[in-house]
Amino acid sequence: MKPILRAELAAALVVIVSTSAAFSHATLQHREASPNASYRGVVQITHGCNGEPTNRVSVTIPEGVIGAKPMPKPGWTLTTEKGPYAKAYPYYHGDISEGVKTITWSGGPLPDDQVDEFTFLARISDAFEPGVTVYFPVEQDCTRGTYHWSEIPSPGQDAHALKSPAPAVAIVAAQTRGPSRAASAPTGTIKAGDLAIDTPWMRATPGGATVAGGYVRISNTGQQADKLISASIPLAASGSIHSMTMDGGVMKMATVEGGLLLKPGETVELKPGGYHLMFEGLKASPKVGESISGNLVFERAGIVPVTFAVAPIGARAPNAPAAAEPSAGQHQH
Ligand SMILES: [Cu+2]
Repeated sequence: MKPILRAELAAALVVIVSTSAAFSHATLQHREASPNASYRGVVQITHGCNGEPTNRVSVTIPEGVIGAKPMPKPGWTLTTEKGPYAKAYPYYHGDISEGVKTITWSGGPLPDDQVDEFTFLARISDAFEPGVTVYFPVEQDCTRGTYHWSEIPSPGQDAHALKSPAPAVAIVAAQTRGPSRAASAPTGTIKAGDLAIDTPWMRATPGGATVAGGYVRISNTGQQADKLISASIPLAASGSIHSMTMDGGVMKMATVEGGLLLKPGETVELKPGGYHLMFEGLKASPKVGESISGNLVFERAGIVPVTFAVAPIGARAPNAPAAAEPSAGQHQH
């Protein structure tokens, strides 16, 4: 099968992912936060610049993160830049309309073979809804060399594809935090003729994203083959079936032309990194915890209504913990 890489997706998705995809030297220890709650930002510096020691770390506090206060560090000079916010935010005793925008620690130096943490406290305002990702760009200067960990994925793009990703924090609803949460109530198996359809789910997308992946497990219990031809949700202009393959170290998505074959007696799982439903032309962002009804269209079984449970951005499974991209943040040699 020759993958057909669709031009409009090539721009936004997966084209630069390879085994050498970037591992950031600057990450945030806590990768989840909730609206209207405090956030303890711990910037971890895990490497210098090509062997050179780090002597300056600067973090940008994004709009909507308010009341930021840095923690001083012995051996480092602390400076902050303050400025007006884009709007006033409700704060403990009234509105707050300005505050710290950047925090810089200068000094050290922190040798390349040591790690250190740079801490601030802030409050996540209600400007962020569960499902969005907030980015805290970090500049790292060394005796020689500098890194700007400031890249933010474009809509639909995988953060792993970035060379110097900004540390990211997933915004989750307060009650869904913690290890025991489930993304949503489990849905039972849907029977449609000879097909058994299990656990339709999709990932939340960052605000402004135009594409979203959908996943489902389908077993063909009958004697005849069927084909999954397309899918639809009201949020998206179109839905198709994609494959994902590695081609010379480059991950490529391609439309499965003619539909995805479901052989008798076999189970096909659409999951991250493999076959998936590709919803394009999103009019709104799927949000964590939502249930989105849609249709799967089969050659024989026809149109089957299903409900997609929305898991956190970047989730690997329908009820997996959120977005804390498992490999990001570890510099691997
Ligand atoms: Cu796709």
